[in-house]
Amino acid sequence: MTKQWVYKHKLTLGGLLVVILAIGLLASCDRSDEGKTVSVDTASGLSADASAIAAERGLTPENITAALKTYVPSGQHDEYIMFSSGGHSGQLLVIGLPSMRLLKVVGVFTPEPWQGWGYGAQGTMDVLNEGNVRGQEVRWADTHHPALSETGGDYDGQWVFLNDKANGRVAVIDLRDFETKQIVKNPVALIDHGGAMVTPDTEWVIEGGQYAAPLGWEYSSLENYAEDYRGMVTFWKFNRETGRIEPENSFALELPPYWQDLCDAGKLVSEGWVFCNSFNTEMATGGIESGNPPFEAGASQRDMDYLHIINLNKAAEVAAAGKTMEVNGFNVIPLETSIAEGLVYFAPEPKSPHGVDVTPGGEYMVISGKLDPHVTVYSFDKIQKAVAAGNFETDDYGVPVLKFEDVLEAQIEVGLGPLHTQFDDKGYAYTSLFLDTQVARWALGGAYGELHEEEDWTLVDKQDVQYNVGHIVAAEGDTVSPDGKYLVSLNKWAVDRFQNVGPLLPQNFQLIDISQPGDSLQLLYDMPIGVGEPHYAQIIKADKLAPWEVYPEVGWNPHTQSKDPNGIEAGEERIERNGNTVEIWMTAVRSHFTPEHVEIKQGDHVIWHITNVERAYDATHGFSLPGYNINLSLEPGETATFEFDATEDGVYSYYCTEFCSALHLEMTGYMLVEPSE
Ligand code: CUK
Ligand code: CUA
Repeated sequence: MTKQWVYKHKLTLGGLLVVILAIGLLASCDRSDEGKTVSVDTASGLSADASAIAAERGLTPENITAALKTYVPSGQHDEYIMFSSGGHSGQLLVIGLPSMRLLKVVGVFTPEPWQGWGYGAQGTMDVLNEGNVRGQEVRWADTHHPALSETGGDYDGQWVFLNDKANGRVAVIDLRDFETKQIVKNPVALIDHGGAMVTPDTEWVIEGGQYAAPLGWEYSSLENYAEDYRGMVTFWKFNRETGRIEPENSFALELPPYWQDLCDAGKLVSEGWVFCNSFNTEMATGGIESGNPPFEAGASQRDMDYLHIINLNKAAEVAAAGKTMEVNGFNVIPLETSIAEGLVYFAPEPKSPHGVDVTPGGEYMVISGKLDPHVTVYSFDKIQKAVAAGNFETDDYGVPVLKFEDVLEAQIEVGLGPLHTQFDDKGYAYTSLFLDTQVARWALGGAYGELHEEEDWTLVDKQDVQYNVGHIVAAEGDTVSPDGKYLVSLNKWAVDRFQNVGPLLPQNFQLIDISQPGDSLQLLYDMPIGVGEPHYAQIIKADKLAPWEVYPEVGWNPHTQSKDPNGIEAGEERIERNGNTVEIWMTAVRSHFTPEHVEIKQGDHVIWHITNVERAYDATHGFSLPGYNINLSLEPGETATFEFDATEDGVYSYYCTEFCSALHLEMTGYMLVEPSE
């Protein structure tokens, strides 16, 4: 029977591998392995047990090779870590590759109870409140693009940045403890999209806009669209010493009211420049209900939109020289200044483009027009020459438009609905095809042509994905030295891939082996994502990450990343009353809180500090105070503070919410609130 299922399938690479394995094992049929006798099936190369399992489960040779490539035995770690946007969840997903195991859901824009993110702990409340929008407590986000920090164009494993499209915000996550440290709200635009991306040394975090509005989203009628509405791209200055974005040293560029889409930073030869797509250069304003063309038609009439080519280094000088206006207290370089100083150029790009991706060496910019079956490749060298030659026309706003033929390097027909492009170590590029629901592998030219055998700028292979891929992400795929090996297809639809869980389906992440050249792409694994719709992800080599096992000192404040003045050692616990204010210094250790009784009066203001004095790896305690909406996660060494007004009297059991020890249920205490009457 096993013979049959091997030879029934055509001898693909996967099948070949199994056969090679068989030859290797044939030499030692019934060989003794650690004292046990293993009988080997001569046809499949699998042990008789494994053959029986494969046969019973109906696994093909391709299935078996895929399983062998993705299985990570218990206790062993993944080779790569993928940081994915959590979509509407407002969180960041951390996933191991090749196992596709979910390791963590980091609380970012949205409260996350297990991590005590947004349930009383002061630092977490402060960060979430930074993301308030004109006083509104916005507690969800539409996260699209995570960006790992880079040094010299390579991921350095220190920070991740994440944007919120819905409310134009960017978050900073520190990879020493995988916690969010900052949220900045864009003062110029309510919405963003082309963020977060970083420059090769993480000096700047890029946040491009999307749906145009008057700067600062002030009111103006749509009749005044061309005059009053504007696009923007913001450059947030990041301080590596403090690990914070510095709004006062950041600035935005005022742009025409086209809808700016994704951006990418130049690198190596193009370092210091930034490239952003746009669509709706038609400046359609919709209004189907009034007989106007609907947005999707109005915004797709022209054959060409504009690639935005931005001289970031020069823009930073202009901003530093104070040639800016203020919008909601934020520095903005006016469009006319950008034109006069030569900060912004356009190049025509077909047709309603979405992704722009810079090749590893920075030589080429790859653009995908959603309504064009080609990818279009621009040469940075040609762009520089066209700028120097001054051979351009201008758009309606006076921005120089370079000639398409002057800057074009190549166009490759890849298929329908191309969106995003990634790169590997073999001179290939990969483009997602939403409508074809495929991933295309194509051969780069120029210096990359030496890396592969195919003709430059040609399509090499296509892999079906299930279904409707948005972004794709390759291992270290946005860096100056991509690793190849793995690519993940972030599919929008799952349809029949998983058990039906009702009309709202998970998304589908599919792992693809891209390690071999030519037409060898192999789909390995499907991972359902049931927490919002992720858009983009980045994949870093796991050994570049060096997070703390426990906080460096007992009494550590994760928000300041330093010792907290209210962090205490065991023996220093106390309760102090000062008028109506009661302040508590508590410790947590297996398996008790000290003190175990907290007696206060209705109407008291309570300030409560808890320090987890543990130094053991993974000895986390939780702290829940029911009735007052408090839940903390106290990782080893951490000190957290929360405050509340004891408006309600009664008896409250506080307890540890993390199963920390055999006597975890006994890790509890009473807060007694005596009625004020
Ligand atoms: S994305 Cu944001 S619409 Cu293609 Cu980068 Cu999904
Ligand atoms: Cu501490 Cu459970």
